[in-house]
Amino acid sequence: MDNKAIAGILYETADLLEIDGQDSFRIRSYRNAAQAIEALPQQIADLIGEPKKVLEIQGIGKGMLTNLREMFKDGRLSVHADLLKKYRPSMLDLLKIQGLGPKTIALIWSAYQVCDVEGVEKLAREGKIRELPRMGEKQEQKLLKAIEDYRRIAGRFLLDVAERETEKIQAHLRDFPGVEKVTPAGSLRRGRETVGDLDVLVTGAACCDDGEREKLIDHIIKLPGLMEIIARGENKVSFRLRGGMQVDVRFLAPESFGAAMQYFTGSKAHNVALRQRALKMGYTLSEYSLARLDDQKVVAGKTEEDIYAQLKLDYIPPELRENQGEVDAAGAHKLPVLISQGDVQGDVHMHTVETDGRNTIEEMVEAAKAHGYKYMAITDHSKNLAFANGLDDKRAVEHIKRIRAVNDQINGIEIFAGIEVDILADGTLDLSDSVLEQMDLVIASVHSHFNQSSAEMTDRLLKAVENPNTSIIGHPTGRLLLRRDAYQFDLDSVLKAAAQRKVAMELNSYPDRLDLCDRHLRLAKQHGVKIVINTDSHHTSHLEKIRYGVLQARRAWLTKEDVLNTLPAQDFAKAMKHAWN
Ligand code: DGT
Ligand code: CA
Ligand code: CA
Ligand code: ZN
Repeated sequence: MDNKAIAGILYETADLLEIDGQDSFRIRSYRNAAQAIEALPQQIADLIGEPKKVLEIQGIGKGMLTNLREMFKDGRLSVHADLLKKYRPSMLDLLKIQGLGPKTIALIWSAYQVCDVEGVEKLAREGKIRELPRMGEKQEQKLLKAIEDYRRIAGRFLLDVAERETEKIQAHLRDFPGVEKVTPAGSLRRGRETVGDLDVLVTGAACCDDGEREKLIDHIIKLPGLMEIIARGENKVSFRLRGGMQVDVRFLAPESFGAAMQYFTGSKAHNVALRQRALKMGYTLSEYSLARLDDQKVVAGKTEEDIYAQLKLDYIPPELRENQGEVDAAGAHKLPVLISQGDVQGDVHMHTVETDGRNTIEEMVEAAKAHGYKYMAITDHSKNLAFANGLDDKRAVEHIKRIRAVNDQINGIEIFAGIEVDILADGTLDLSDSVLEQMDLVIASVHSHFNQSSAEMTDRLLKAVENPNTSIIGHPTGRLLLRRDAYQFDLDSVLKAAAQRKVAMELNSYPDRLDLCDRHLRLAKQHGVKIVINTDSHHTSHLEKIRYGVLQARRAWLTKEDVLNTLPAQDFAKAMKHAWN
């Protein structure tokens, strides 16, 4: 068990104790210990043999040490297990609902003895939640909305989390004798913004022989972090990982690897369209092959390329396989040449220690250079973001001086001096125009008052677009994937204004933002709005997240021409001052 897993169990125990009405001192001791372990730079597993060192950790006392030892010895914590038995594990799902805390859950339990999501939803629909102390009709409606949100996101994972788990599986299998390829398929390969379950395809000699395959499966289920085997068959094993992600691993003979890749990459809607085309042409398409209908002769199956070629289609990149017109376009040789990561010449949204970043200007510059960028921009926060130590006019001017001084010293990369300025509640920007004018580029973002009405928020964004200093609208919808919805506004109007003013929209590549999303990016393109793909890095290690943005851009059918930061530095600088064609 790693620190995160241990802390998770301790947090859950604290919540369950609170539901159970235990004393606050005891509850707090679990929360404090969880926090301490989460923040620990080293693994608690490596320290557990040395009790003295564990007790030196602030927030961990003798009782907690006993708990930790139990967890490492038995893989479980009896307090936690007993509470789960008393209230059933469904209580943990309730705790995941936004705004539903242990206190309210305890109220519901004591009044109705209900402890699962379905039960609570039913109570709310029957108007029984409003009857509880400190609850009313408003709270009841809020709860129903939160349950709806929970249903939508439950069981889905961010792209980077899914990718990390896939890499672990690949590493676990790579050197196993007779394994040739281990490849992700499904929504992960298509680069969808969140992933339901992982689909992993394995091929090689070990997949072709019954005995060898059994040995391979025996090896797979030793994967660290595997919690539960869901199904074990001849050609497939499904399991659940710690954290809840389900994985389907399939074993394939090399001659049908391409057909399986095609099939299991999906999407389902794309597959249906492709199968219809195959039928019209006298073929049948399955996960094993493309074969002639009349005599069953296999005409393709080894590679995906062969399959698309036999169907007289240009190769369709996985990101486009959503049945959004890609099959017809491929038939007419009209697929766009999608943007690729190598086209991106610079990343122009990043923070430093001056506000809430973790690295200095110089460190960010070195990292961007190592990335091969021709240019970059430092864009720290403005003062409205007080908790991030945002810049006021004076500090902003000093900061651009520092950025320009570094630019003068360093060769091989152009460093633009920029700012991520807050769009205030009334649509004005958080710094003086005279300061913003001095910037090479201005990203204007909403970081507060998310709950304005759609009309207010639309006006607010329109006002920001109309400020002559605004180059880019940052993370334009404000959504946080699996956590917070976009704020309400009329995107169409904002895009129209942006096209007119030559203000660009950001595609924020951070895996929990991906904002604008693929659908909105396509809409932006239809409006003639240009895109800038950024990472919003707060650490040098974040720069690599640009690839998640590029994936979304590809899913939106964007080409190099649609994205401003594929331009050479001087042209890009002009574009930031609204001069592009
Ligand atoms: P997810 O897991 O919800 O993020 O989305 P996917 O696309 O990975 O869906 P999943 O895991 O259910 O299935 C993987 C692929 O397998 C899917 O994209 C297409 C293919 N597939 C699954 N079921 C069917 C089906 O009933 N018909 C067809 N044509 N293809 C299917
Ligand atoms: Ca899947
Ligand atoms: Ca699946
Ligand atoms: Zn921001």
